[in-house]
Amino acid sequence: MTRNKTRVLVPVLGDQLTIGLASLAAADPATTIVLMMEVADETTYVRHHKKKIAFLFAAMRHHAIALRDLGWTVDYVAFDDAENSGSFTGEIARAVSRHAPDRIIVTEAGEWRVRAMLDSWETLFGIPVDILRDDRFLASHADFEAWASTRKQLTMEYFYRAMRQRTGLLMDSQGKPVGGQWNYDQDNRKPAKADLLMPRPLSFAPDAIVRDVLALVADRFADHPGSLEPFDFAVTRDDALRQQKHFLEHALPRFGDYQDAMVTGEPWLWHSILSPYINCGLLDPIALCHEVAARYEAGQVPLNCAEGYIRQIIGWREYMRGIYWREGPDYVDRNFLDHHRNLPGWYWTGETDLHCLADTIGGTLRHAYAHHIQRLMITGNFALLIGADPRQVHLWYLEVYTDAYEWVELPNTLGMSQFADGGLLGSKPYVSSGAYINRMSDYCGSCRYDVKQRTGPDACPFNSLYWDFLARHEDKLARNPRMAMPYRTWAKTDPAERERIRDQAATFLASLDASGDAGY
Ligand code: FAD
Ligand code: DLZ
Ligand code: SF4
Repeated sequence: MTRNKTRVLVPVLGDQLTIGLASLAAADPATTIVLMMEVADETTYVRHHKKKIAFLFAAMRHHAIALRDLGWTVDYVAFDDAENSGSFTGEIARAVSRHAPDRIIVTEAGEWRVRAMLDSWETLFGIPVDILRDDRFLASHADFEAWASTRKQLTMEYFYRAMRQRTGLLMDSQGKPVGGQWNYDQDNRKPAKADLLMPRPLSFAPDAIVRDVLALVADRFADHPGSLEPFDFAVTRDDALRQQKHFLEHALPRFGDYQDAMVTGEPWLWHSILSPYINCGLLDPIALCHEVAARYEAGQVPLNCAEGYIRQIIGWREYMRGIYWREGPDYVDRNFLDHHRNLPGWYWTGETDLHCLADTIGGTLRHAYAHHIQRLMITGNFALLIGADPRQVHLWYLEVYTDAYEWVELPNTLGMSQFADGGLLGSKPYVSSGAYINRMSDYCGSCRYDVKQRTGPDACPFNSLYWDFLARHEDKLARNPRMAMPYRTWAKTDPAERERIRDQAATFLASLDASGDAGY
């Protein structure tokens, strides 16, 4: 039998849940089979939080329905399908024999591991494979390279300005930033108090698809971290758009002011809680930024909030992706500070008497979410101060957050948070003593430790660990101009007090090691 039409296979991966995905835009529904696959390898290459797997499977199943409603033929391989091979490549092989496509069209993968798979398909299956640029991002790999190759320092702020100019977001008719400044971060450092009027993200009741997935995950991933219930994520584009609208109306007007605040038992504050939806493709980040700018222009949102939010997306998010692909697959091996301590096992239980860590990790295990400053200045800060192995820290972050995909998680963790790349994307390590945590949160008031003390049985561990970190890494950090002030303070500290501080830190670190409580 002869066929006169080219038959196309379009695999749609779990973070490609976008109706207008490049590979779909390039294909004709009449001659295309869309392949979606729930595969064991993707669920276990790290032990993802149960909620993350449930979210993605439910969102994938709903997306398959949405595509079918639009006229696409979708071949959906469910996790428990008897013949499921458990890997992307295994499923492409089976789909090739089921559908005999003449060509595969796929949107580029989000990480090196999966990119290597896509690159192997043409040879393995003997048919052309078109790998298309992921146009859900503003900057292509070539765009980022063109920007980065002309710079000595890859400062995010300058990349962000280029993206503002390119998109016209918050730019005036003269091509200048609206309000005369590029960045209003100086207005964004306010602590917050528990407040009954705080916005809460919307809660979406599980439908039949979600209930099926929850039963599957409870049964098959019982040994993965985190709680599965309550499960109230949006799992469709319409519901994700409802959460987006809810954020724009209720939280964005104070987003900037309280961006760095932390409050016990309040995991959300004025954050958008949109990253799971943006990163899997249900929401369009650039359209979202245009909505934010429109609300500023309509006088509904102050400039510092609109600018701060847009910067996170067209600045930080795009920049992190650029760094990830530019630095290559070996980026994950960097360990500038030569850190090798195991991450404590209580990162998976939250059972610690350091209250700030217990609250952040507890929230993480319950919700598969923590906001940025908790990730950076609580769990990240502590891991860096104790000298935890950056690869272990990276794996933990990749496991526990619903929004975690390597392209965005790795540069944030290894680079920004752990300084393991030696300052490629952060001009100094994000370390602090308890004083910063006390200023930006209400944690210390209900902690068994005293944030004002550096030594003694009740002293906050962050204090001695902070100074010990500086002392341990003097050869690598003391010449950094942004570290000059703390090193001057350390140099002026009475030598006997310095010794007491370092003994205090050594005792704390020894107790961590002696507990034998390692997560990996
Ligand atoms: P909001 O505070 O409402 O911010 C708005 C949006 O801006 C986010 O949804 C996100 O898309 C974007 N954004 C903000 N900061 C960053 C950033 N530093 N890098 C990239 N995008 C940013 N973000 C992830 O999406 N996935 C990760 O795996 C991830 N891992 C992180 C690990 C560490 C150690 C740190 C310090 C940060 C990490 N981040 C990660 C960045 C940030 O913490 C999350 O994007 C944010 O907490 C998501 O919650 P939100 O949607 O409420 O964000
Ligand atoms: C994260 C994840 C998980 C847990 N499971 C799947 C899956 O079963 N099928 C799938 O297509 N994608 C999954 N993903 C997301 C992929 O890991 C993600 O698409 C790749 O990281 C992209 O490079
Ligand atoms: Fe965290 Fe120290 Fe404050 Fe306790 S006292 S909450 S350990 S910073």
